[in-house]
Amino acid sequence: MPRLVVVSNRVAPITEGEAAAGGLAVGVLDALRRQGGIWFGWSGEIATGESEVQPDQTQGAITRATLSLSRRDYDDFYRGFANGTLWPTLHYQLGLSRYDRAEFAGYRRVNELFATSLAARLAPDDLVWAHDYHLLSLAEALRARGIANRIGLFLHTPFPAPQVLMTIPAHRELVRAMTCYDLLGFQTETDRLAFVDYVLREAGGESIDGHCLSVFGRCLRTEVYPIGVQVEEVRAQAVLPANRRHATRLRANLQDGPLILSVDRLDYSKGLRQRFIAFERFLLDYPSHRGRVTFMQIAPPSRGDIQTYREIRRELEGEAGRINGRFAEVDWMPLRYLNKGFPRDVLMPLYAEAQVGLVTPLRDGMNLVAKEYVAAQDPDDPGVLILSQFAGAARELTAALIVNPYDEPAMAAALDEGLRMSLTERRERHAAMLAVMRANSLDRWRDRFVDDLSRA
Ligand code: GDG
Repeated sequence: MPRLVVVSNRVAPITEGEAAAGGLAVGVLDALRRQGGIWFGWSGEIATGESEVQPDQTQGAITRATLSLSRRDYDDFYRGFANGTLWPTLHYQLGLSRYDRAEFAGYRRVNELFATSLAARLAPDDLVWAHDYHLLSLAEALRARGIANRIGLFLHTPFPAPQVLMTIPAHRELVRAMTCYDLLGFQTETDRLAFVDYVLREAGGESIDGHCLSVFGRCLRTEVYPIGVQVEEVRAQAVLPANRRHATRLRANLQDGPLILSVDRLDYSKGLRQRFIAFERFLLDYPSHRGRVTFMQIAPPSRGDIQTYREIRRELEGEAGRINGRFAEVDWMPLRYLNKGFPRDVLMPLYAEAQVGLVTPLRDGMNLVAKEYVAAQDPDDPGVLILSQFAGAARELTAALIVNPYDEPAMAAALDEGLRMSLTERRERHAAMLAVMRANSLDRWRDRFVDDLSRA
């Protein structure tokens, strides 16, 4: 079995049992343990001087190798091109995207820095698996250093329609760089086809059999790998008595009132403002729920040193206060807005406590919260998932109540429908979603990608 080299912007802790490992990290670590390998990326630290290699950490068959970034690299690469240009554009938020040539140069510079450090560690048979929009140029930089290994990229975000991508002046350089990978993995067929469309219509490429493309003198394969969750593990965490401290307190506090729950990184792509307005609409249009229902939004801050993220945070604080001010009673507060994160084992029981999981991103590569919410439910008395049509997860979870996150009255109606849904219908919808999630588990996502890469 070839050694696996995982490359991502951030590297999770590799010590077993260490907190904060999300589902994705666990999935990737399993493969690394089995095959042996390296997990390489940015340490999350900003160096006082230049970007520099940090000491390796090894645990069993896995080595964790990291770099710190200089302030300039962090600003140009991370805050700049990756999160100021790519992230909004990939999520169709063109009004929030900006382009700066120097930042794009910084993006390539950091991809080259990663490549230089990585190239020195690679053995000829190693499989290199890169993750996400931070590393679109990594394979190109590795090829320039004479690396002929199999290299694949899984894009966790959406890939937009060509006309949207082309608002980035450097779109051609980016796509050319992406074609240096042997395998490109996307969350959904829509994303894959958007990439193929660009290659065929804008870059003069050819399709060999629908999945293999010939372009810029290279051949590469494109495939769809919908990321999943560890279904049984989520439910086990949700019911473990030791994890249920917060959930029990919450339930006592809500008494018998129903709970609507949303959990998102505080990010404009997640549609929080539209969701708050939809909840207000719901209280206006369906007044019988007033005095009983609680909407809890958990939103851990994210990318707080980027201006657009500070703005959305301020805006949501205002909206939450306004809605509560308008509807609250002496003994009832409709909206609980928690601007903080919780440990994963505390979060899963909170999902299980909610009668409705409200997941309404404006665009999302997949959205794992939707899947975790379904996995955490009691199959005998499950809650209802309300899901945006623009989340990748909507392609699989067709038994959810699917909504348009820009249509506030329709979201309000879905909330009412969800809270009134019969047990029989809830069970049917939940069983259908669980079956799809078991078939497309996190293990399958990882194994299919690694198998395809090893055959590339
Ligand atoms: C990107 C793509 C794609 C959230 N709050 C807390 C917490 N979380 C965990 C959730 C979930 C994860 O973070 C979020 O995953 P999502 O998929 O919902 O969203 P992104 O962070 O934007 O992820 C996305 C994903 O990559 C995977 O490919 O689905 O489309 O944008 O697991 O549970 N975890 C803890 N405390 C919190 O407060 N511990």
